Amino acid sequence: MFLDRVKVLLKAGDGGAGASTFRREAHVPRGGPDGGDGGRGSSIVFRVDAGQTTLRDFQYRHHYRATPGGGGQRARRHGKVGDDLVLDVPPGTAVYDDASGELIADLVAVGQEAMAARGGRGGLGNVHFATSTHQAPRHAQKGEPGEERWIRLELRLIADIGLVGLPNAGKSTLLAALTAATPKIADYPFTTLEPNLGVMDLAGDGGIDADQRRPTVADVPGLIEGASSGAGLGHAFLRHVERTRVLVHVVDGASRDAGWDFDVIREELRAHDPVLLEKPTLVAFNKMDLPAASEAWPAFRAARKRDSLRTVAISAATGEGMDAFRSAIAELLPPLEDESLPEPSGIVVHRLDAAPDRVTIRRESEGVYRVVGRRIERLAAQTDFTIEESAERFQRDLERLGADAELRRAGIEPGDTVIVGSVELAWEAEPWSARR
Ligand SMILES: Nc1nc2c(ncn2[C@@H]2O[C@H](COP(=O)(O)OP(=O)(O)OP(=O)(O)O)[C@@H](O)[C@H]2O)c(=O)[nH]1
Ligand SMILES: [Mg+2]
Repeated sequence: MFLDRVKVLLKAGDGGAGASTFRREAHVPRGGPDGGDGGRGSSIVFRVDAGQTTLRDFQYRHHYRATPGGGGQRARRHGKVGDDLVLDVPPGTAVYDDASGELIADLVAVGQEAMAARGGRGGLGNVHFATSTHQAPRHAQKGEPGEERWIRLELRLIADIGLVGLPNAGKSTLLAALTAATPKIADYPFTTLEPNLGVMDLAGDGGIDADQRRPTVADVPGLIEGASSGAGLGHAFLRHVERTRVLVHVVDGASRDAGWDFDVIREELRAHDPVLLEKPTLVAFNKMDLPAASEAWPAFRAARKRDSLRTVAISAATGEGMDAFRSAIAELLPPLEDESLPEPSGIVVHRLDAAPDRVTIRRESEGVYRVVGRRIERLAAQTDFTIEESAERFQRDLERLGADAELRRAGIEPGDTVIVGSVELAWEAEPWSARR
């Protein structure tokens, strides 16, 4: 099945832990701290690759995990930093944060990248925590956890020309006639299940004034009545149509009622997005080699003329009318100098972590309080609570960032639970009295 929307779970690499080590030298009995910092965890990046045309690879694999940073080492050596994990996507992929629906990036040009999950920072080694009064700290930070999030990818094809029409109208045949593409063509509806792309040559016989433009043509799978409300994967296919500059509406001229066929598609385009009806459109009345079509053509043309729509009679199978078709397209397409402009805005990258730094307290249930704040949550994640010195340090962080006072104001009592990020702590009576 053609896939244009997938969800994937990304887990960037955790930062490596800082080391807690002490210098060991032959003649120095008690060396100072020398634990190096942990390395940054790898991030996960989406990058546009010209070789990709679908999001199919993501259908088979939903979970991606980047490598963690290496741990710090003695002698102040830093932990290893791995390469980012790069996931290739086709041009026209929009990257969303699934939970918030926020657009992270709209990737249209080959080579464009967007970071979707940031690797965790490495923890600081104990060498950073020595002070004049505390010269042999055992405390070292754990690495920051790598970002983990569900991402939704949506593919909207980007082509200059989109071929739309009912199934069996001859869209794939036309694509094959115009370009070197070799789509599957058959005498039954829904032959085309995913868009095919080809590159068209407008130059014709060449010559000095030959048209240099090389528009891309997308053969979109057939649309049916109800497509705009999802029938026959209609939503997916109409999304592709959004990103074309020019529409070619292919009509089977030999059908029982070509005018009615035409109206069905116009109505679906309108229902999906009325803007689609304002796109430059060429109506290609196909199968003119069949008598039924050539008989129906004059009335069909007259009716479209009343709507001021441009029409051309063709036979995709025999090549009849192809020159008229090319010159009509040449007029509808923007001039060469505008061509490099992608239809949508291009890349849009929003800040990933805009969470406020302020500490707030939420009472989750009787006797359970949650401390919320980017900084404090990160510190909690980076604290190794099995090391007493590190746990004490975290208590001071709570105090320093104002969480302590806020918790008391909220009415916390001894024995209550405090949650910070994924860490749960028990609140004890006068927790830091021993230190004062
Ligand atoms: N006689 C004649 N037959 C044509 C012409 N163009 C297409 N056909 C035939 O019509 C049938 C459908 O053609 P396709 O190109 O597969 O149609 P499509 O619009 O891509 O159909 P879907 O992929 O199902 O949406 C095939 O049997 C073609 O050979 C034409 O100009 N003349
Ligand atoms: Mg087809």
